[in-house]
Amino acid sequence: MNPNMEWSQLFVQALVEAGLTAVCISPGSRSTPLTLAFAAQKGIQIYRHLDERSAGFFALGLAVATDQPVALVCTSGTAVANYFPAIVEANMSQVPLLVLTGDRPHELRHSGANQTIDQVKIFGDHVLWAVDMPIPQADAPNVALRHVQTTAVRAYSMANGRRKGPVHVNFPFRKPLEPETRDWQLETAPKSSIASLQSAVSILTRSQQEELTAVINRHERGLIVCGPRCPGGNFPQAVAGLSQVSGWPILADPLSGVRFGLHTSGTVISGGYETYLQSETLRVSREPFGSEPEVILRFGAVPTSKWLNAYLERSRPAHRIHIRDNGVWADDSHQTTLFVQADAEQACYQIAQGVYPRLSSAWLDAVVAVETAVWQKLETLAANSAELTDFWAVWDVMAMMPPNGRLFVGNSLPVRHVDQFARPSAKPMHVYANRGASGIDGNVSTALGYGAAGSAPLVAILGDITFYHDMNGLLHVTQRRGGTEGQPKIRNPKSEIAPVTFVVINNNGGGIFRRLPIAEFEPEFSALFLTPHDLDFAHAARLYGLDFVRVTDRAALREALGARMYDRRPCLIEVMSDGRYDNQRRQEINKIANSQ
Ligand SMILES: Cc1ncc(C[n+]2csc(CCOP(=O)(O)OP(=O)(O)O)c2C)c(N)n1
Repeated sequence: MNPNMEWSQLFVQALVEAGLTAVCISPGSRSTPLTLAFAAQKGIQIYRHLDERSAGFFALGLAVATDQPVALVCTSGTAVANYFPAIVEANMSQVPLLVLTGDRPHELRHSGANQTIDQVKIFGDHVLWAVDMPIPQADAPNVALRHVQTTAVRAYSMANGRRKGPVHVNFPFRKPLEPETRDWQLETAPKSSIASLQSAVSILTRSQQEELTAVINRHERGLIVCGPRCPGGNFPQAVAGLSQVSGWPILADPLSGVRFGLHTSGTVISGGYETYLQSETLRVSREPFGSEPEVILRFGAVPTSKWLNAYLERSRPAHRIHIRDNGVWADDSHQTTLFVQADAEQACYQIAQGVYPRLSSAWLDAVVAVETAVWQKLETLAANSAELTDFWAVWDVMAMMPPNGRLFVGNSLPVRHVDQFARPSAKPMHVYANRGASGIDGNVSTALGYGAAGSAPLVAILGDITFYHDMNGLLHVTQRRGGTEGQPKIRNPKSEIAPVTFVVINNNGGGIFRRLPIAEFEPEFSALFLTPHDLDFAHAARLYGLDFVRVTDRAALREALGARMYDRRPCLIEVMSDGRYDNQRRQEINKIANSQ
């Protein structure tokens, strides 16, 4: 048997034994053995992606939504380099990816051979582990075959360990790349020698538990800050329970998994801080809650909100505690006094056990008063504004999101608007954005990967330039609708196809730059920062088979959302907006919302 095929099959089978269920494959010759090995595996969902850059981000979105590693397969050369942006994001957001790249054999490296680049450790420190495999050989000793299998299991476990992230395995293959016959599969590939590598959940020691409980019992004025990428599972309930018993309110980032859901009932969860902490318009006094917090207890990554981060930085609490299972530092002001690497959900339960219940306090009342007042003002303003601005578009999308729906939010203004205008609510929603490296690339594909994890409706809100960056990714929408049906190896059961709605806020350029001092520097500002493109996105919708609706007022937007969000025909809703006006109007609204 062709050793390339044999080794690839051993590797892929070991990955499947380890738990892998999905792979995104891009076409190319040098990766043929890997591609065929995946195609022969039962129980693997194959996603076909023509563009490796989109493939990388699609895999990232799918891995986030399933909280499981997703594999990528591509050929040698610049195909590999196209994974780079998604790998950077996956590393910074701790998303498990298995990057499997075909390569030329060693004798062709550094020789001028075609499509041969240096792929060894090409992703540098952006991957958790990089392995350059040996060249498959016939009649290899058993230890070499076991190495193939254990490398697969170790790669999977490394990507999916306590600190999740991308792992790169590079596969040099010497020709012939194809099997001799169609009937090439190993009859019974030997099982891998180790089934899995496991790491145990780390819980607080008794003394850590007592110390943290004592901090809560000693201090009335605590804040629990949940940043992006808090753990899933029961963490929202666990942290809500800790908040309720301690009387410490939660400031919840929209990407934390804590701002929306049933656990918000009966819990003080603040999401209005991006409005009430605006320093230019600050209400009451310098201290929004009357006095300073004595303790800041953090979970997850650095919050999205600039104003929240500024407030946390200028506060002078006695303790700044951060609990994070993956141990990844997330404090760019370098003020953390205690970083605990422990399972966050378990830590909440453990700490709560010894807390003396504090059911009411002046501190809690102050936070509730500020939070309530700001949302009352915003809700009145929203109810009385017919005009379609970028932030009211976000407001309407949030209001109309289906329960348990998935919302992908593009970087730039959309994520900031979701942060500012999405009120905490009991409606469960899954919200994600690429905030690790905050690129505006790959957002279409990340959204589609995020939506591919289930059948719940997917809504993606993106700026026009963000959308433009990854229009290639839209091909997946067409393909999942049956473009691949004639090909039995690509399994995309129709029942799992989620309704997809893209909401593109088209202000003809990068509206976010209007917030910067550079906005005063014309003509450079418009030409080189705002970058208006005058694209008509109806053509993109047509090219990739999406329905298209262009809206210019809020009533039309709401009507389009209501009609499309549950529809299995994918749709692009283009929201026409005037970036200059929207920016001014938001500043006025900040003033009104902060007025007494
Ligand atoms: C890959 C990448 N290139 C450039 C940037 C810098 N950048 C941040 S926001 C932005 C403009 C985004 O415009 P758009 O998507 O239309 O959103 P808007 O600012 O209008 O909300 C740019 C170019 C980036 N974050 N990522």
